[in-house]
Parts: sequence; C-alpha cells; structure tokens
Amino acid sequence: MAFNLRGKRVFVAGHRGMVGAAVARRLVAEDVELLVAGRDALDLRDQAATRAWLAANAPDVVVLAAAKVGGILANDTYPVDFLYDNLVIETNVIEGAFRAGVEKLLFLGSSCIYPKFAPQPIPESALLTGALEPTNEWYAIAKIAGLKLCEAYRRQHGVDYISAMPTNLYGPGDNFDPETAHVIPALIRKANDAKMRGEADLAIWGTGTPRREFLHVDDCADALVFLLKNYSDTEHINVGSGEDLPIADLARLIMEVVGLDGALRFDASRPDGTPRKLMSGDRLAAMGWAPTIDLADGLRETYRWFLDAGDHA
Ligand code: GFB
Repeated sequence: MAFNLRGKRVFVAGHRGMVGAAVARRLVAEDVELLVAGRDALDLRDQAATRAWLAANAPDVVVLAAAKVGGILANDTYPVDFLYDNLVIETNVIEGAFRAGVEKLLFLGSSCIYPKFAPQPIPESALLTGALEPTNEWYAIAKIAGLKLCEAYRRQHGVDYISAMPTNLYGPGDNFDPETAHVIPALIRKANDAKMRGEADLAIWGTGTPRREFLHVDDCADALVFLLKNYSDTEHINVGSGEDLPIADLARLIMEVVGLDGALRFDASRPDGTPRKLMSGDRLAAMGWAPTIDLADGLRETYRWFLDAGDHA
C-alpha cells in the first residue's frame, strides 16, 4: 500500500549536507510541508534538544540524512567522529521521532555496511556475512546499528521505519576538500588545481584498480522519495546505478571533463579500500525505479557547480 505524502510535515535532518539538500530540493515537487533545522538551531548530537525539537515541531515523516561523512582517508583518520557522532545522531533522531509519534522514518546508510569481500553485485542479504573493510568499519558499524535500530522499532513497536543503502554518491553540494572528500570531488578539485597551475598530469591515491559504483545525488533523492511512498518493509534496500568502473577510468573521465590531457600518477602510499562494491539494485528496479543521470553528464554538471560555487565548494 502506497504511503501518501500529501500534506505531510516532512523533517529532513541534515538538509545542509549533499544528500539532505537534494532531498529537500526533490520534495519541492511534492505537496509537503518541509521542516529543517540548521546545526546552529539544533545539534542532533544533543539528545534533550533533539527530543524537544521533534516534540515541538511534530513531523509526520523524517528523512534521516544527517551524518558525519567523508572519504577513505577521513574515515580512517577520525574513527571517533565517524563512530560516535553517527551513533549518537541516529539514536537521538530515531528515538526522538518515535516519542514524537512520527509515522514514517527513512534512515540512510551506505554500501560500506557490506563485507569487504561480498559477492558482486551485492544483495541486501549479504549484510553481516563477513568482515568489514578496515578503512571504514567505524562508519559502517554506526550505519549497521542505525538500520538495526529501525528494524528493532519496527519489530517491537510496529512503526513504519525503513532503511535505504545508497552507493557512493556525488553531485552539487559535495565536500571538495582534497584530504577529506570522496574520490569524485577530490579529483575534480585536484584536476582543476592542476589545470590552473598549467600542469597536465593528475595524481590519484592508490593503484586505480578498485572499482566503484556512483550515483548522482539527485537520482538518489528521487529514489528516496519513491521509497517513502512505496516501500514499507523490515529489510534495508539498496539504491545504486547498477554500473561500476575502475578508479583509473573515473580519473581519466574527470580529466576529460576538466580539460587535462596528461597522464595519471599513482600514489601507492594511499589506501585502495574495498576492491569492489557494486550493489544489486534488483529489488528497487523490480518496484519500478531507475536512475536517469549518466555518469559523464553528472560529472560535467558537478564540475560546473564547483566552478560556480567558488570558495563555497
Ligand atoms: O571515495 P572514496 O574516498 O571512498 O575512495 P570509498 C574511493 C576510491 O578512490 C579508493 C580512490 O580506492 C581511493 O583510493 N582515490 C583515488 C581517491 N584518488 C583519490 C582521492 O584523491 N581522494 C579519495 N578520497 N579517493 C568510502 C567510505 O569508501 O565510501 C565511506 O570510506 C563511505 O565510509 C563512502 O561508505 C561511500 O568508496 O573507498
């Protein structure tokens, strides 16, 4: 049975992040009342404040897109931030939402919840079947706890709390800091800096052989709204593009988009991470959802956004 979003008060937690902002943009096309709270107004790591805010604002629906996120090096360097902040944010929001009588809650995880050597493409059932990739186990454990908390509320209290696991996302509003960013924004920035310096080569981390699946954040937001309306089940559900490519190929594509015509240089002192994490999107596809933004187009648009955003990127 479809969930009717019409006239609902929808709280997007984390609306200033890349995903939360995309969900907020996508919700404009729905007949909903959007609720947001910036970090200055509400620190989601503060349990009392989060409970009070949710009780006072009484959302019908919560999209939990607030999280401490970062690329492979940030995950490895700041384990406390990635484990503690994420555990606290998700427990505060999910528990506070339950107390406030929220009807539907959508929790966001990540493809890194799956074992390092999961079968490819990764089905949802691969969860907890093997050891995690060490560079992101802190974040992964926090996200597994979050999806299990939704499952627990569902089982014990019968509420409609669901979890979606997006693949590696990119797009406008991303973090472009070369040290803490994910690979796409990091390489866009590095390629653009190289171009500005009059250089032709691009230095990338690791061997370039790991494969990654990428989804534009606007496609992800569309899938999340689709799931809010059409999904109500205990098991988390994958959200991906269904295609992956080696990091070296991605880097060459980014060089083309930015306008660099030199060679790739590999920094083997930096981590590769998981060799491959292509998710199976079969369940979401069977429900009738498909992505629309091709990787090359998405990269061109993201590069334009980066140039327009200047110092804000
Ligand atoms: O995007 P990324 O940081 O995250 O790295 P993960 C993906 C791949 O790109 C790795 C390579 O193999 C990196 O070694 N890479 C090459 C680079 N050059 C660069 C660069 O300049 N910067 C970065 N960042 N990578 C994250 C997890 O894993 O994925 C998070 O740590 C989360 O927990 C996220 O799940 C979606 O895909 O390796």
